[in-house]
Amino acid sequence: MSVLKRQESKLYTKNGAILILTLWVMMIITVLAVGLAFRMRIEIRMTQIFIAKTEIVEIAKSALYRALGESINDLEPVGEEEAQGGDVFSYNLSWAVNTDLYKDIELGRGRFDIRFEYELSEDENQKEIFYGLKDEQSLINLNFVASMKDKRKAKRIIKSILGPDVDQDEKTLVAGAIIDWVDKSEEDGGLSEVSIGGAEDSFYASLSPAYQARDGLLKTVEELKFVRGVTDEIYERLKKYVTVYGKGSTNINTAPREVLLALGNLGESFVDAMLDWRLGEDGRMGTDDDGIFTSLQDIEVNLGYPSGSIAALDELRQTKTVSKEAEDQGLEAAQLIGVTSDVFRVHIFASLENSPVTKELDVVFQRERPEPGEENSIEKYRILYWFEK
Ligand SMILES: [Ca+2]
Ligand SMILES: [Ca+2]
Repeated sequence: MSVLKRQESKLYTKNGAILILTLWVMMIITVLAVGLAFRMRIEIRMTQIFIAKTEIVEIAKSALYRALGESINDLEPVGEEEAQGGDVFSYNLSWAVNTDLYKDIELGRGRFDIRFEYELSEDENQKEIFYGLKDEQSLINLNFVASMKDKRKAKRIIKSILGPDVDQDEKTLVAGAIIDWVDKSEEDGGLSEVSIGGAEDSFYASLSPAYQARDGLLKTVEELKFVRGVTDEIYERLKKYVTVYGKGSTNINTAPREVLLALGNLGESFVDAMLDWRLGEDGRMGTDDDGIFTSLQDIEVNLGYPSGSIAALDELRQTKTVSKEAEDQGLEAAQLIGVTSDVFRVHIFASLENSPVTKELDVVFQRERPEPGEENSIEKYRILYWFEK
């Protein structure tokens, strides 16, 4: 009896051990399976994000191609006389500002906006969002101004654009420093004839970390942060009103009030008359009734010959020469004002449906005009600035 019981109990112990072992194995397999499923979920998610990121880059690029294509189509011969397009640029051109082309455009499972903020006048705080290409030539070309042989005028323009919140001494210093940053000379920046202000390598060498003045054309507006005296406030101000791209002239059809005032001695009432004429009867920019200056000759004609400021206007219409060094870097003598533009900023915002992935693309490009008899080509644009995040 007792022998049988012992054998039975041995059998139970053996069975129990197998059961526990099986349970352990099952538990380990379960843990492994859950872990594997978890890893797979992460990898599927990562793949989805990777696909989304690839997709959104393509959407943003397509948006850029739309803007490039529209700007180049504008150069097609127009009308019976086969005159070249592109002779004037204004925000009322349908390819430049157009919600149908640039606002909330659906593409695949994503969408994009191309937009910019425009402020006609600082005082009246008339900020508005427009859907389309921003005219880089609505701003003052700082490289051109800093390279002008007439340093006195250059300094006056830069000081003027710094606005009323910066005191005179600070303006003189910053204007001199910007001219020195761009000019070739190592010391004194050729500014001794003008007045104090300015900074060359010896100043930047004393900083920590030390660096050198560029002694060449600015490549980006951001670079101004390195120039002596350019505080955050001054940088924000300059960023609003200057560009470093283009051949030199500012388009009077798109320039904001502060830019027109800084370029010459036109005076407030003349500039306001220009803006009123530009806006047309409805008082809004980018609509059908907008006035467009088609040449520099008929500005006063369009405005009904307002008294005063004609001499200042003539001064702006004269060709300004630049230093030899600036010419070597691609700038050429030009008027400070013009009526058309070839440099545009395309600021793209793309998003995807059911995805947190977004893309922002900020590109400045220059369109190149075809030679007479030559075909237009999208290959002819030049990308001058590229920022994405
Ligand atoms: Ca210099
Ligand atoms: Ca209008």
